[in-house]
Formats: sequence, structure tokens, C-alpha cells
Amino acid sequence: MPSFPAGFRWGVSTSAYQIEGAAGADGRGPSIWDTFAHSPGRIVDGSSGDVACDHYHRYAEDIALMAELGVTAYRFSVAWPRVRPTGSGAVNPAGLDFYERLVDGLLERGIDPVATLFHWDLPQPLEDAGGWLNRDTAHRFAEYADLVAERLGDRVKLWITLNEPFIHMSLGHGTGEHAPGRALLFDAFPVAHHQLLGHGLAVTALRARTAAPVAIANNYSPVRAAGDGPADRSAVAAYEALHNQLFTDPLFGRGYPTELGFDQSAVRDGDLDVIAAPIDVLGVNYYNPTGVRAPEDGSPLPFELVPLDGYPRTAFDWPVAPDGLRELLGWLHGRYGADLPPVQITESGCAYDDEPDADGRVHDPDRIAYLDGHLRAVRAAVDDGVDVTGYFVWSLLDNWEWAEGFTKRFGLVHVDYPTGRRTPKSSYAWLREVIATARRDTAR
Ligand code: GBH
Repeated sequence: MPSFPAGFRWGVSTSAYQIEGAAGADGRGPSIWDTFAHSPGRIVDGSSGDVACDHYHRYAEDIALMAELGVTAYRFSVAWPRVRPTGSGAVNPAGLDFYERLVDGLLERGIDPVATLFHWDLPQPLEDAGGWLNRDTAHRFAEYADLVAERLGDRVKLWITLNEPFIHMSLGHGTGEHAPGRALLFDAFPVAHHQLLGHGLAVTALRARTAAPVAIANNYSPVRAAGDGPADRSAVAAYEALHNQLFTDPLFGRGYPTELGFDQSAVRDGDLDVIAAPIDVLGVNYYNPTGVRAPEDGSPLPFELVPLDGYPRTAFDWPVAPDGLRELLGWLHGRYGADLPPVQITESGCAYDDEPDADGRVHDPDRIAYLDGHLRAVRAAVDDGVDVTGYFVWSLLDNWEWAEGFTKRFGLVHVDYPTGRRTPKSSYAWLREVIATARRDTAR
């Protein structure tokens, strides 16, 4: 492995609903994911996050796993319905107490707490009032950001407002594969705008409570045409605008891309200035490049997604393409230039069918190859001139993978269900050596 810049942040990522369990504990309210997972037919294996990895009760063991791994940062998400169960009413101090125990436990082990405020688990009562289609939700989000920062603003080392607002818009409100299960296609645009407005309002709220840096975590994908005709090229342009630009252009003062023809009546005077509040770090979640071709006649979308040939594939069937990460970092650097703040890779990882062997050991050589390739791609991007200051593996633990339930394992640590027993995989041992070497090199 080539060397990394001094101070490079080595982390692992998780999210609340995917690991915590304890769905009814200590005053937590229901979120849209509780409702969705308990609706028949939504989750492939019929499971929910009611128990998940039981991290809410086992967090000390999970901190110990991180300390042993040698990471310098842990990216977790705060469950809004633990902190303010109805989204707009009384605060639940017991919910904040949990995150305080977690944050203090991390700091004791020298691990930087990196807190994401919204990883898709909206309090159900807010959804009942229209959710992110309702502009008020943006204001409720800023109030919640203020509450969390009031308690933890002196200890969290990096704040992330939203996780992948594109996925929450597209799968949650465009196609209905994720909670809250709305299928509005392009009529989901207000969900994009209100999330970004909430982001901007939250940045301002956080600045009043903390001097720590503030970020957003967007997912990006280089887009490749399946053919080379003009119709394929305009399909690529449309998907790039939707996936890579819609949630990023407005952050850097460029407004919304116009070629998508969204109805922008939700955008009020001054909103774009709120959204363009400066951020300190851009969080980049990267999994794979996307293949696109021109849609069939009569399609409601201006593109069609197609599998890319010629790559190894994960258990999710996603192509393994580390060069796509270097390409995408170069694209961000080129497009946003001096406006682009330092980048941290806030998620990168893969699912494989990892199970213990007869001796109880879990071997995941494909994950080692995946991480090796993607870390080298980051290093190459740094050499290309992109300021990348951290890399977080998705995920510390096997966990509850949304609509896929427990069928996809992304962890460095295997989790046995339902016992919750944790077994570090061979990728964990490999990464421990990589991090130890990198930290030793930069300490000199
Ligand atoms: C993230 O979403 C989430 O933040 C996290 O909660 C989740 O557990 C993790 O990733 C793993 O899924 O090549 O056409 O098959 C990831 C969003 C959307 C990225 C689908 C990869 C592949 C589409 N993903 N995409 S395709």
C-alpha cells in the first residue's frame, strides 16, 4: 500500500437504524423505517431493524472492536426519533444520553466521533404531516440539529447533516423501494429541495453551537454510456445531472441543473443562499460506476440503467471498479475547482456472502481486494491533486441492509443473527495492518 498524507483519517461507518435495534427503548419514537419494515412485502426477508445488531446495548463492545482495529474516526448516525420522538414536540433526554455515552466512549479510546444527523429515519409523525414534501420538515431538522449540537457540540469532531439525500429522494420517494415508499418519480423534486434547505438551515444552526467542521455525505457514481449514439449521450447527461449534480451544484452556489426540467415551484427567494452556506468537508460515498442507455419510447425517465460488463461483481451484483473512484474524485475537482472543500470518503465497501468456516473464522479475500483497490484509487487521486483527507469503510459490522434485510453482509466484522455474536473477518486483520503501517509512517 502506498503512503497516505499526514493526518489522514481512517474510519468506519454505520447508521442508526441499521445497527442499533432497541426500537422501543428509552422513549424512542417510531420512524418511517419502522413503519415501512413492518409493512408486508417491503423487505426481502421480512425482517426489520427492531433488534438489528443490538448496538444500542453492545456499543461498548463495538467501540472496543474499533479501538483494536486502530481507526482514528467512527461515523455513526443519530436517530432523530430517539432525540425528539415526534419530530416536533418534547425532547427525549434519554436518547441524547445514549449518544453521549457513545461519544465519550470513543473519545476515551482516541477515536474521533463523526455524527450524521439524518440517515433516512424520519420520525413517523413528521411523515404523517407530509415528510420531506413539506417545507416545515426542513425547519424541524434544523431544530433537531441544534438540540444534538447543544449536547455534543463540544465533542463531535465532524458533523454530517444528511446522508445520501439522492437515495432518500429517489428510492424513498421516486420509486418507493425505500421508506416512506412513495412512487412519485420526478414529482419527488420537492424532497430534494427541502432536504437541501434543511441541510443549509442545519449548517447555520450548527455554526452557532460548535466550532467543529460541517459536511454533507452525498453518493456519487461515474456514469458510462452503454452505446455511443447521441441518444445514449443525452441519457448519460441526464443521469449525471440527477445523480451527481442535483445535490451538489446548489451547495457550491450553482443553483439546480436545469436540463432535468423539474418543477422548481418549491424553491423560494433566498433558499439557494441558505443551501450554499459554506461547508468544510464534502463527504463522498462511492460504491460503483453506473451504466446508462437511452430509454425505450414512452419511458417516464430520460435514461435507463444497464449493468456494466467486464467487472467482477459483489453479492449485490454491483461492479467492482476502483478506477471509478479516482475518476469521480477528479470529476469533482474539475467541476467545482476552488469551491470544492477537502473531501472525505464517508462510505466505501462491498457485500459478500461471508460465513464462518469449520474453525469459526471468516475469510473474505474479495473484500480485502476491494478495499486495497479503492485505497490505491484514493491515493492516486491525491497524486492527481485532489485534497482527500479521510476514508471510512462501510461498514464496521454486518447489519440490516434496508430493503435487503439481513441478506447482504458489508461488515469488517461478521454478525451472527440472532445471537449478535461478533467475529472479525480476515479483512479486519488486513485493514488493521494497513492502518497501523500508515499511522506509523506519518508519525515519523
Ligand atoms: C449506502 O447507500 C447507504 O448510505 C448505506 O446505508 C447502505 O447500507 C450502503 O450504502 C450499502 O448499500 O449499480 O445499478 O446496481 C448506497 C446507495 C445505491 C449505491 C445503489 C450503489 C448501485 C446501483 N447505493 N448503487 S447499481
